[in-house]
Amino acid sequence: MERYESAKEKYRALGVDVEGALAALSAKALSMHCWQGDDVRGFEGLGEALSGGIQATGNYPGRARNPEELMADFEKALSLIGGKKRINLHASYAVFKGGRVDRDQLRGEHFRPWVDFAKKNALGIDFNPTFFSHPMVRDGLTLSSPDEEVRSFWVRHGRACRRIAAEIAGALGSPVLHNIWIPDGYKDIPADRLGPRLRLKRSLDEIFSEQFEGVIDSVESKVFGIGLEAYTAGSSEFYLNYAARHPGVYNLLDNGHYHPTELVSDKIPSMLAFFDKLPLHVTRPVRWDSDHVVLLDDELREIAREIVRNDALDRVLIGLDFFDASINRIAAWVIGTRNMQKALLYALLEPYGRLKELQDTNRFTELLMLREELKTYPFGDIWDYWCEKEGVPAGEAWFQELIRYEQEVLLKRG
Ligand code: RNT
Ligand code: ZN
Repeated sequence: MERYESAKEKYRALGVDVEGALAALSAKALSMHCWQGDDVRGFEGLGEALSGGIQATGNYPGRARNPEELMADFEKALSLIGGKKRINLHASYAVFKGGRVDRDQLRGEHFRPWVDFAKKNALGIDFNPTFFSHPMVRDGLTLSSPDEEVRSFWVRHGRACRRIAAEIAGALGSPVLHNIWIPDGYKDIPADRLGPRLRLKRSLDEIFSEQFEGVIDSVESKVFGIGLEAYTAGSSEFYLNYAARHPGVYNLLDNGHYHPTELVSDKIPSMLAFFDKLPLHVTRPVRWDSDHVVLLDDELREIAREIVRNDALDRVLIGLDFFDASINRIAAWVIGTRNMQKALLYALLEPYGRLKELQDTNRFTELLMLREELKTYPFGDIWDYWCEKEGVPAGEAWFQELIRYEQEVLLKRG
């Protein structure tokens, strides 16, 4: 408390409203991806390996093997993270009480247990159709496939998922982000680059042809996937144009999906200039789209700054997207999500009025000086205080709790 008061005084001297910053952080919901808990396997029991050019590597013990285990692990993570949370689901996490149905036949009832889970834990829900790890992904293609049987199967899947998203939104009384990412691409140089994109465009038009209450639609591009290095149908330009021409469809930015010197932080204000909403997948690419756990690094801080200083906390939908199977999976959730919150708080504690004024009056020396001095302000004391206020452990104290859970629960799983 003493440390907090003294830290608060320092920020106040700069003109920063610390109480306001804490309240803003508490109010911002982060969407935590369910797929960190089980290495993106889901519950369909198809016996398919993870496909689509994405990979979860490692074999740390304790992976959640069924809905009960995944829910228990997710709750453990929730108990160690302050603020508001959402759960981001994939269609492959359907819970089949009666018989299993294929992905083009999925219905709201298959996600009823998740709705109950969300209600119990005061979570919002986001939803993703699953266009990978399935026998109907033929030669790496789904919505852009020239094979009409394949293409139409995946269109039906997309349509079913938007209907499910609408049902979930109705049941929760709050909007659901429905995000489409497909792996479609070619390992080697294609003979036709336009055809697959025209078929993808047609498929999206078919999927989006119905209007639903409470569904926020988005499309997610990428550069390449493993085994699909030469060509990606759903490229950045493709989806950006699609979203720009289809009001109500947003372009999701995943910061693992661009060339290594491109920065999503710099894309955020450009998107905000044209779209009222901007969904994000926050991840950490190490040399490729490796989906490592998010760190409190320079780019994460810059992403948070672009959200905060443009007054866009309500417009940017922040989702996490990483899957590391080489470490304790619950710790991965806790570390990555808390880091996103730290970055937001760090950004909320910067005196933007002053920094902007320095830029606009060309006082770049002072701007550089102040930015650098800010780096050693007592941010940690404010963060610890926020955690205590939220009723979650500050500092590394949460780890002991997790180790206990690992001993008592995770290591007992086969
Ligand atoms: C893959 C995309 C996509 C997935 C999840 C599982 O490169 O980032 O968002 O990670 O849908
Ligand atoms: Zn993503």
